[in-house]
Parts: sequence; C-alpha cells; structure tokens
Amino acid sequence: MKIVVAGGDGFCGWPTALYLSQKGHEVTIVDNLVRREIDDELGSNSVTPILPLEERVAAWKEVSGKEISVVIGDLTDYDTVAGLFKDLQPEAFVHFAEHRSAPYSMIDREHAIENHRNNVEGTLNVLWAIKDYAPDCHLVKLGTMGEYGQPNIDIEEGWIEIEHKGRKDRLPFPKQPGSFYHLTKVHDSDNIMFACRIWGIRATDLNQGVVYGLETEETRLDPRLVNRFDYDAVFGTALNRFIIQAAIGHDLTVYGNGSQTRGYLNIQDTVRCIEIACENPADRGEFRVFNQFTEQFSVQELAEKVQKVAKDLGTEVDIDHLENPRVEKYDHYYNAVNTNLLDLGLEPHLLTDEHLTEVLKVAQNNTDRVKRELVLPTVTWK
Ligand code: NAD
Ligand code: USQ
Repeated sequence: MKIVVAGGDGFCGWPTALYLSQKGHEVTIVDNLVRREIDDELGSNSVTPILPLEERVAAWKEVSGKEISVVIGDLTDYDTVAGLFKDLQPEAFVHFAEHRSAPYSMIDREHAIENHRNNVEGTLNVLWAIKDYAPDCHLVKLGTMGEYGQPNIDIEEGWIEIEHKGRKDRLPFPKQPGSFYHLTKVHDSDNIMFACRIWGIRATDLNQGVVYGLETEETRLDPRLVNRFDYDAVFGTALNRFIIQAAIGHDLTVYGNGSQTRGYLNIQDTVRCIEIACENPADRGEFRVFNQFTEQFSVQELAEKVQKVAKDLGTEVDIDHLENPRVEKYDHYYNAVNTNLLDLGLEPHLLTDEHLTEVLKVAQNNTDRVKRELVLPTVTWK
C-alpha cells in the first residue's frame, strides 16, 4: 500500500515507518521536525543519540535496501497537506503528527493555545485535503485512551449503547480528558466523526494508551536506526521515565499515592496495530474507534516492577511519592475494553522482566546523556 506516516520522525512514527517499509509498503514520512525544536526549547534531549531524519532514512536504505521518502512539512500549512494528497494519492494516512505531551500543554496559556492550534488545525487540514483530493484515503489517526478519563463504569471502544427514558441509541462514549493536550484529541475525534458523517470519509481513531519500550525488530538492525527515548518530566512517560531514573540511580518519581491506573502497550505493538488498521480499512463514512493498549497498570505497580528488575541488575532504587503536579483521580475504577485489535490479529508483547531488563541496559549505556535537572516535574496543573 501507499502509506503516509505523518510524524514519522517521532517516538511512535519512526519505528512505524520502518516496520511498514520492511513489510513492503511504499512509505512517505511527513514531519516538520518540531519535536526536535521543542527539545531545544526545553533544554532536553533523547537518551539515545538519534540521527537527523535524512541520515536515519539513508541508513535504512543501506541496511534494508528499501527507500522511505521524506517530506519536511507542517500539517498546519494547507498547501503542504493538499499537495501531499494531490501528488501521492495515499491509500492510508497515518497521523501521529501532533504535540503529544500533557505537561507541555499545561505550561501556560500560550502553550495550551499552541497545542490546540497545532493539533486541531493539522487534523482539520488533513480532513479537508482527503475530502478534496483523495476521498478514498483511509485516515488512521492517533487518539488517546486519556480522552475517556477514568469513569466509574467500563470504558467501551468509542461508542456506548444507552437506554434513556425508554429509548435506545449508540452514542459516542463520554469524554473526560485530564489535560489541555488530551482535550485536543477529543476535539480531533469530534471533527473526524463529523467529517465521516457528512463527507463519507473512512477513518480509524486509535485511542492509544501510554507507550513504553524503545526498540523494534527494525530499529535493532543498526545503531543508526535507534528510536528516541524521552525521560524529562515534560515528554517522558511513566514507565520509560522510571527505567531511566533507575539507570541513573534516581528515586522513581511516582506522583501521589500511585494508584492512578492507565492502559499501556509496548512500542512493538504500536507498529503492529498501525499495520492492522491500514490493512483492514474502515468503510466509507465509517468512524471506527479501537482502544489501542494491551495491559492496565497503576503507576505504583510499574515503579515496583522497575525497582525489582534494577535490583536484579545490582542497582537499588527507592520509590519516592512526590506531591502530584497534576490534578487526577486516585483509587478509581478502571476497566477498558480492547478487543477490536485483538480480534483483527494483534498478539500482544506483554510487560516482562526480560523486556524491562533490555531497555534498562540501553538506558544504562547512555546515562552520560541524561540531564538530571530535567527529571523532577516543574509544570503543575493549578
Ligand atoms: P513525538 O512527539 O515523539 O512525535 C510526534 C512527531 O510529529 C514529531 O516528530 C513532530 O516533529 C511531528 N509533528 C508534530 N506536529 C507536527 C505538525 N504540525 N506537522 C508535521 N509534523 C508534526 O510523539 P509520539 O510519542 O511519537 O506520539 C505520536 C502520536 O501518538 C501523537 O499523536 C500522540 O498523541 C499519540 N500517542 C502517543 C503515546 C505515547 O505514549 N507516546 C500514547 C498515546 C498516543
Ligand atoms: N506519572 C507518575 N510519575 C511520572 C510520570 C507520570 O506517577 O514520573 C503518572 C501520571 O501522573 C499519570 C500516569 O503516570 O497518572 C501517566 O502519565 P504519563 O506522563 O506517562 O502519560 P500521559 O500524560 O497520560 O501521556 C502519555 C503520552 C500521551 C498519550 C497518553 C496516553 O505522552 O501522548 O496520549 O500517554 S493515555 O495516558 O492513555 O492518555
């Protein structure tokens, strides 16, 4: 298939582009490299030394013999987006290209607005360009499990059957997101659902949980293909942060009592989920939602797993319960459905000590790149 991977220079996008290319798909990466600019803004960096995008893609060609095309472009620029659809006529457009950090969106008013502008405007441009230039293209859009929040009922996959005053309907599942970033994903979902309904666009909204891990089969082929690995308190995510904290002998930073529970998945499953979505497109006019995670954990459980694996490797780390910089629920009910992707053939890589050990060793080999001052959170929700 001809597939565009928007955001293909990022943590999820890069290994996905390699995986799809390895599988024989014709892949074009579109990215404006803003994530690298944000590293400069925050004084941050990837723990792994990632090469510039052109060099990564050249290394891939050398290693695999396969070519990935690159367009340096911004999805908020409509001429760029329209040109992509006109020229390439992709069968699938995989859309990772958003600002994805909850703390980043909560820094101040300007960051909240820029987060909304980038994410909502980019997705609107993609929807209009599909309508105008490639109406059969399947939009595969990365949403987030965080759109639902933590309701006191089971979380369904996008839709819920409701009986109200004797009448029934299948309605969008209620959304209670926990940051301005997570809100942008809700707005995207609404806009995509509307576009499917009025224009007959085909779309799959992948409500992804927190992604952990680093390497995939393809990134392991050559050090120049290594994936990015965030650890700072703004872009680093829970489990990956704990692994890097263990590597540098830092206390594990559990926020509050650690009972906050979320859906998680291995980066190796992210790439497969994208393949499954692309190869099983939504129908014309269908707005399809898959919950993309494989297991549920509280942050306390994750910290304890990392603590144990670090100890087995000879490093003792403590778990520190920091005052929570966020406003979020503790001791809440959490049970989310995730059967759609399993039914289409996903075979999850579950979280094992072996996996944690592999990633911890990579972190230990790169501790000189970690800036300790970026580990503790400074952005608060209040
Ligand atoms: P990332 O920040 O590492 O990558 C995003 C990429 O998109 C970056 O390379 C960035 O330069 C690019 N980008 C951003 N705005 C753009 C624009 N306007 N035009 C062109 N390129 C742009 O993030 P990630 O971790 O790879 O996440 C990818 C997607 O998956 C995001 O939409 C995110 O919300 C979603 N997601 C991520 C996780 C996770 O744990 N990492 C979990 C759930 C959902
Ligand atoms: N947490 C800690 N300590 C830390 C970091 C996080 O206890 O050092 C806690 C948070 O308070 C939260 C949970 O871990 O309860 C998850 O936080 P996170 O930073 O790992 O994830 P989140 O902010 O939700 O965002 C990440 C990605 C985002 C994606 C989302 C999926 O950055 O792009 O949308 O995971 S989900 O969580 O399902 O919404």
